[in-house]
Amino acid sequence: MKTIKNIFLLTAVAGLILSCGNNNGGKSGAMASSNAEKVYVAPGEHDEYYAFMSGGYSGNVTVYGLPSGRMFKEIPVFSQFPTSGYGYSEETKPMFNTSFGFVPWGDAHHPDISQTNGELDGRWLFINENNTPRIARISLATFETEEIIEIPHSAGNHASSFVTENTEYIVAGTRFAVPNPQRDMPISEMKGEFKGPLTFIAIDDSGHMKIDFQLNMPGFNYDLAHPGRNKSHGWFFFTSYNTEEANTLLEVNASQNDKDYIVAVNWQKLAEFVANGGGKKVPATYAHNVYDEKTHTATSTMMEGVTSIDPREVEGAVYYIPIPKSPHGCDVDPSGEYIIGSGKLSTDLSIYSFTKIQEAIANKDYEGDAYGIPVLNYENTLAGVVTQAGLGPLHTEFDGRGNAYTTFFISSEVVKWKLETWEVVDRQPTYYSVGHLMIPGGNSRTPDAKYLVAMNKITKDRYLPTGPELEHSAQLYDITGDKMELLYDFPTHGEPHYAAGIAASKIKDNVKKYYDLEENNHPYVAKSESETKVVRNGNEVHVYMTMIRSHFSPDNIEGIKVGDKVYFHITNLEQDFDVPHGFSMIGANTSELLIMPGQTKTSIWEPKREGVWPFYCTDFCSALHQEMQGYVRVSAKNSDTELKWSLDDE
Ligand code: RUQ
Ligand code: CUA
Repeated sequence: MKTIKNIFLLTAVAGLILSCGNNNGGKSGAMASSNAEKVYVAPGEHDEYYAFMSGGYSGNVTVYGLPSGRMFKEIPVFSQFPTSGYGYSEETKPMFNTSFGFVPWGDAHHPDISQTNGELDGRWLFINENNTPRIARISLATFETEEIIEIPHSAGNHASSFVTENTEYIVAGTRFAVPNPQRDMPISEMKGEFKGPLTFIAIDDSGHMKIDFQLNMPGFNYDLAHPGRNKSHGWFFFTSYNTEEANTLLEVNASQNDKDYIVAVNWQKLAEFVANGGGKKVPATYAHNVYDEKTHTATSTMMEGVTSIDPREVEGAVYYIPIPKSPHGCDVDPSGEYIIGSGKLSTDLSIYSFTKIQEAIANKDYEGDAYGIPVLNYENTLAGVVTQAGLGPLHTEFDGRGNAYTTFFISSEVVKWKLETWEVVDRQPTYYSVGHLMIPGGNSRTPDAKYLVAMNKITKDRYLPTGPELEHSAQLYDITGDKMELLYDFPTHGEPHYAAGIAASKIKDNVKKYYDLEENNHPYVAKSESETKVVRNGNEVHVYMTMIRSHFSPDNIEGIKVGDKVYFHITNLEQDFDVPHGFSMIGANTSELLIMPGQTKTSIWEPKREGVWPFYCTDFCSALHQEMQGYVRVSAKNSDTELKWSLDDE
């Protein structure tokens, strides 16, 4: 076994060297100019698609336009973001509350857009956090993170988020098997003792997330997932690896078994079971953080208890299906009939038939069981195999025209093949070592398949060098013809594990332009300059401040003392699109705040030294932006300087 593994590694390295040395992705002459036209979006014109890219270890999401590859925005999600003050303002700090305390960073992986009847509806974007298991919901009206829920009992929340076709559920799968409940025990005794809970989070009409139940699976590593759709709606499929339950040197020890498993879960059955009082309430503590658009404030609630289901207690709900060699991706085609599993260490792709899976279940056509969970017969559930398609298959997307596109990490290519005939019809190199790929709507019943974006893990020589660290590269292909055509390269931020693309027309008319000041329910709002004031409460000072082009009110404050805790509650009075103002205070040890029209945000400042200290607006908002500043007089702790505030001496 070890020799086989080494041969595999050698091939991997050889493949990488080969592909990196083979830089002929650029086209020259007439071809290049016609490709340039295809990605050219003239000044002032709009892109056809939004692409929401996971930021991986940046913890955030970036928003791009396709085909231009222009980056429009970084949406802070799991990480503090000084650009806007997210995670620094008092209103947003609760978003990072967890049962482990304040966790202001995360590892974001798989964004997915909400669906109605199997089609992208453009309401919300969900994305998972791998490290401290969480899922976030982002509003696609405000492009702000509105909710984060922690997933208890889970570790390495990778098989997530993935939306069912009416946004009934999203999921969270445990990539690192762990004791459940957590306990102090020898690591070497993990076999049979650790668990791999799969969490089903219900989404209500306003998008709010609630943990409905956890399926307490055997302690394998659950890596990726996709919901059934169309005919397989009601089911969820997960890949698992390390069915060896190895606890050390997994690169060798988790590659021993010839086959690992896909898990097929009938979630409708489980939901019914729970709705009828099934499952067991078990202890759990997890944070649920919700941002309110009207108070502009997040609250964090520590939740207690989840419903846990033993997969063996619900007849007909949970099955394992064998799959060759440590699978990674698990993808479902638009018809819902085909489930594609990619064994990273296999050169073949196994495609399962939903119809055959149902037959095997009906006939109890089992090969055996794993911890009491039936294992369906491999051969009899298989629809077909794409043989020798490439090296290191990872992820597959679909065009809705009967074709599938699979990425191969080691041979560094995207391979196009036909569903049902399983023949490879095209292959194009990627630069280099592609991970995920994305076709807008590729995750739905109706892919919008004009472009394909390959998200590569290695950049090397694709751009001007920027020191040892390079942004990852993405490649845009035109997939409207028989052959894929490489159009364009563009850098991405962090590590875009996955992306979700959607026609711009489904979002852009619903995008919020500013917040209505009249609807601002922030407890410290000042809706006009006449409502501004400064209130002392012991050594706590609350400043109710406003900002409008091009001044703060008040802009002179006296009577602040060393040792005070000064809360600047600042409301942007503007009621117009794209007129944020910033606030920054000398010596403040958080970040500046960028405050949107109609919004209130709070910054805490603890003055350390006597003097007269300036604050200013950080966003060039008008011709007199440089004049948008103010002063705070700070006196000694025991001074009797009178508390007063003014604008233009009034
Ligand atoms: S991963 S390259 Cu989805 Cu995090 Cu596969
Ligand atoms: Cu307000 Cu610059």
